Amino acid sequence: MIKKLKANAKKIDNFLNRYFKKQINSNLLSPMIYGTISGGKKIRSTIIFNTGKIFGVNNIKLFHICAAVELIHSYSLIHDDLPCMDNDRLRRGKPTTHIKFGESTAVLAGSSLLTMAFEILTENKFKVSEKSKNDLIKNLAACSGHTGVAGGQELDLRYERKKKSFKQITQMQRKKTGQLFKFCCYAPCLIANRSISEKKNMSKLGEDIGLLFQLADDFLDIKGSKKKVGKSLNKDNKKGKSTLIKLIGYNKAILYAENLKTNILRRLRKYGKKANDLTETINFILERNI
Ligand code: GRG
Repeated sequence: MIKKLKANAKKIDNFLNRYFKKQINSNLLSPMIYGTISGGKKIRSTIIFNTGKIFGVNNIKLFHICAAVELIHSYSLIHDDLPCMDNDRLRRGKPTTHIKFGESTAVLAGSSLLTMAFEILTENKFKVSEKSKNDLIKNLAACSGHTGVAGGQELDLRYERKKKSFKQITQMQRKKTGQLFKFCCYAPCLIANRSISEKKNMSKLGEDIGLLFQLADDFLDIKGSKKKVGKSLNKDNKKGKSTLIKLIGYNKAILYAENLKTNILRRLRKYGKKANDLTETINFILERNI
């Protein structure tokens, strides 16, 4: 699985590199590239390819979607690491963007990655209908903004050192992390012109995968290796983050995650062999040590 992830990451990094090279130069370009390329699992792109396989969509048609998602994800990490948010110095085994380039530059580089994500979806080389492009842009905006990742991040910060319920914690994580995964499973289904109900099912599945991914991230914060994960650990405890581990304990949280994974895999069975790659990625999410 690691080999497959690395191969996909390389493909997306190359695609993004070419896109960055086409840009008019600016002082923000280096920090933007630093925060996006060379490092990071690019697992969201792998999920986009895996879902594309289920619906018979060629990878070539999916590159722009992967790039847009990775740009937004990288932007969210740059801003997440800022002193006004989680105040982290290490990311992907390197100094965080604000440590390397300064805080104001990191804010502006992050914001520029966000706008670039939408710009990339408007490229003529992205060969899908105008209607599909509009739909993708609208959905990606909803998944990223105040109803999605940004909204979830606000709740994450607001919930620090507070006692929150199971529902509040999982709803916050479904926004902060789940919404971008939701888009990853929705987008290939949209391009394949599937029915409204199938698009809804894939969106729900993607959001569940995102929650599973966030739970695994919380487990790694406790039991992971700093060298392998590439970021500081035991942060949730230090910052008083509201996590399921804090609420119900590590073992019960693992049990919940295992059940969630089983439920996700059960819903994939109807796709038969076409879903083998996505199944492998989902198994990896919970077993991973990176
Ligand atoms: C509007 C997109 C947007 C962002 C602004 C700062 C912020 C609001 C949101 C932060 C969201 C966030 C950091 C969620 C955590 C998700 C998560 C588990 C990230 C780690 O992802 P990996 O492991 O990272 O895929 P790599 O380094 O492999 O890319």
